[in-house]
Amino acid sequence: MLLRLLLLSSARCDLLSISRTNASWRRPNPIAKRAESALNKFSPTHQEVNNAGANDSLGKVEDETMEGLKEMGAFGLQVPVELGGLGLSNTQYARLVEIVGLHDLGVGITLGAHQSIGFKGILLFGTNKQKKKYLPDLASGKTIAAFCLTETASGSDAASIKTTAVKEGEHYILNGGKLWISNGGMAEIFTVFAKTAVKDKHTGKEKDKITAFIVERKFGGVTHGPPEKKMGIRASNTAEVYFDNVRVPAENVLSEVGNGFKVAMNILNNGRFGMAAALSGTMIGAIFKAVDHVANRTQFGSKIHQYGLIQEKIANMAMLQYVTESMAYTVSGNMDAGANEFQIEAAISKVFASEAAWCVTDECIQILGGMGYMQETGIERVMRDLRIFRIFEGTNDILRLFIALTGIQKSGDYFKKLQMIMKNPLSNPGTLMEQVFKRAKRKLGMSSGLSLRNVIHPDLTASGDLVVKAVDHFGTSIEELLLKYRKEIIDQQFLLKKVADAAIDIYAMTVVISRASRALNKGIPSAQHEKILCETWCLEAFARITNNLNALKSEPSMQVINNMKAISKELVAKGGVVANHPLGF
Ligand code: MYA
Repeated sequence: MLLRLLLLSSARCDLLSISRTNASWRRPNPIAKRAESALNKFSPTHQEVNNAGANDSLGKVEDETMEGLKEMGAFGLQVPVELGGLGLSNTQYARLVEIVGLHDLGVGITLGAHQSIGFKGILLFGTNKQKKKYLPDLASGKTIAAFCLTETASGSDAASIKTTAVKEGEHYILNGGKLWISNGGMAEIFTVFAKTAVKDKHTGKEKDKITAFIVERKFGGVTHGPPEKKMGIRASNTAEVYFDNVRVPAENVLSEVGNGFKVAMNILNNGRFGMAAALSGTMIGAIFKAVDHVANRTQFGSKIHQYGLIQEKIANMAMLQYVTESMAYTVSGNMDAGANEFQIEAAISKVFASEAAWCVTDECIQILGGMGYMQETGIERVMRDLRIFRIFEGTNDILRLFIALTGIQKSGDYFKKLQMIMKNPLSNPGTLMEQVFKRAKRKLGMSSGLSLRNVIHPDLTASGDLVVKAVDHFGTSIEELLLKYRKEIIDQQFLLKKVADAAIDIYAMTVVISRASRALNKGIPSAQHEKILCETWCLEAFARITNNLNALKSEPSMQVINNMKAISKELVAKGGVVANHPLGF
């Protein structure tokens, strides 16, 4: 919802509402005490009981840790209390997940595959009967859940799944195979997506549509492959899952027949902020290791934190963690406040967090030098664990397209409205003049009159002005892009990536301004530090946004795009590197 407002970038009140919406993540929550007590139990268990290195070598979470996590309710964080869970809000869940991410991403995925996606469908779409039947055992960890969407020929293109469910009396007969399923080898309960024949209400014709099912292993016909050997998150189980003539009672359909794609997307949207929270924790861990090293390591006669190149790395790491954490809690706060249009922000938080954590961990290893590369330091495992985060739950490439296109689609509605007004100016003269005025002002290089000055702390005025300028520039750029490409914009992936990157940076600026402003208003001890983080981030992000938006129409950037298309085409045609070797053989 928040970013959509930015993407529309059409009115002053939009920006004001951004600030208000952001305020939601700091509202006191009535069940905060429960979260706090869970947090107090959680943190020591992770430090004292969990051994991330041992889990990694074993290829599973140690039994003692699993039992400890079950006892403290970690498998049912958001299941309502009356159904045996902790009943946490999204924000409280994020706080616990941040702790998990700090210690062990393998444990995080075991827990996340179970509740962030495995049974989230039952929480979001389940009937009362389904909830009562399944959630108590899932919350206690007696049964483990898995989310079964991906197939051999269906990864990013989720709608192309081949698994089928054919209605036979009061049952569906499920057949197919699912790939790379987290918890697939140990789950008892599966959320499975399959194609079913659905009659079109209007034409009466049958069409295959996706339906979501709750499938129990004990229905029979459910088997799994061996645990996959992976680069990272080795502690979490990943396996193929096969469904061979599984008889699924019709009452186990989740939501409505034919509504499965929406169910899948909603589950994924709903869980993505958790990844940002977990990875914020991971970054805190890497920063701790890096700072400890630079404060104690002497080279060339000085502690290395005194060198500019180290300072640059530490500062960047701090900013990336600050932005990620701000995004995670802004999204979770908005969800808790009842927003249901948060999919763009959730996607942004996933993309940003997974790239930020990769960068922070990589810099930590660079700072530690040879030591960082050694297994005993424990950071190479984190790097291995992190790589998958840019791939699963929607690759960052697909999510960038999703961010840009969903935003543009909404801008498109705005654009259509503008076109309508243009066609029939008398129908709404006020609005027309407003739009023409805004556009004309932009052409003269003036801003559209938006301002954040009265809603943020005065010390952040410069940052606020930058984000307003960026939003203005973004709005004009989208309009120009739509005028030029119209529906064909969908195929302009080089340009869409730049749009998405600009949108991500604008959102990042917005969340840090909101957070730092609050810190200054409240006079919290780290306020001045947060102000510098925010200022620095905004200065750099503004430069990147300007660069990306200018590149949407600049001649050299078009040439680069065309050249890249040609280079790629030639490599694919040749089946590898095209340029002759410099030695000629
Ligand atoms: S699970 C597997 C993850 N797989 C994916 O994420 C698949 C990625 N693909 C897609 O998301 C879709 O196929 C895309 C659309 C986006 C490419 N929200 O024509 P369309 C609507 C709401 O664009 P397609 C895993 O990795 C759209 O508006 N609606 O569709 C395990 C349109 O609606 P309408 C959406 O081109 C990881 C309709 O759908 C969305 O086919 C384990 C069709 O759209 C959306 N997002 O493809 C992680 N997208 O018809 C463990 C589309 O009304 C968790 N639509 O216009 C770890 C957690 C962290 C730790 C926690 C510790 C506790």
